[in-house]
Amino acid sequence: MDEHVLLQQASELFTLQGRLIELPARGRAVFVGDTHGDYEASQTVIERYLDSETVLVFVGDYVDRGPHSLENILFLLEQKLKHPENIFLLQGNHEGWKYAEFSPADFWQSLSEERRARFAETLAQLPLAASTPNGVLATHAALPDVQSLTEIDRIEFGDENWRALTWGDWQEVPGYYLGDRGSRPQYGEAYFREIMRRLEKRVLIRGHQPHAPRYLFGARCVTIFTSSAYPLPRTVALLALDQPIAKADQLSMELL
Ligand SMILES: [Mn+2]
Repeated sequence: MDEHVLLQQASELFTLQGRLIELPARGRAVFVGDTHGDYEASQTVIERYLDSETVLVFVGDYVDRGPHSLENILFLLEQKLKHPENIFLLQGNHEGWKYAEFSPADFWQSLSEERRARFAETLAQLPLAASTPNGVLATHAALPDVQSLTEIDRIEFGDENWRALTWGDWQEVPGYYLGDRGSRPQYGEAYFREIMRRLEKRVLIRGHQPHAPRYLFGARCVTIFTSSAYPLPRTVALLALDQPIAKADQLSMELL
């Protein structure tokens, strides 16, 4: 498919599906960490896991850092259009170029001005969170300061809640907002517990922060990566959508 048409159709689909994705109460979900230009990882995930009983949730950061950003994002957008109800692509900070430019950004800087604007426009519409009926939320980075889940659908892209969702880091220390480290807002355990209580969620699955311990906050938060751009095992997390779960260490972790 022509790149311009692909970006246009993907953009329309993202707008239609909204900023908060509600997953079904049956089958399984497979959560995929940052892929960062690891086209082979994305292909492997789709070949290995995609079927009619499975939803795949990629938690963002498809471009930059790894060697095949363009191939990776075009492949994922094509697959999304082919399987609109079985593949979901959350927005990472590397997809938020329209709202906050950053550096280094090898993918974005490799594009002509016109292509950069088109990609930025489409990726700016990606959803911000995915919610399961059994108490799991997936985001790219941290959590927004909202009162309820439905408010996530009304977050203004580019605002403080958007920044928490796409740029935020967790620290295993007491406290709420802990200040910024560069462009990354930092949050402590009290903030995590408070927002998860308001959202009525037990477990958060996210990527974004390669130096975070895999499990945080009594194993209620798990950080995963699925990219050869990091010296970490490429990991996906499997969840049965019809069974209760209380802790992230009850997820099945598999390596690519
Ligand atoms: Mn990130």
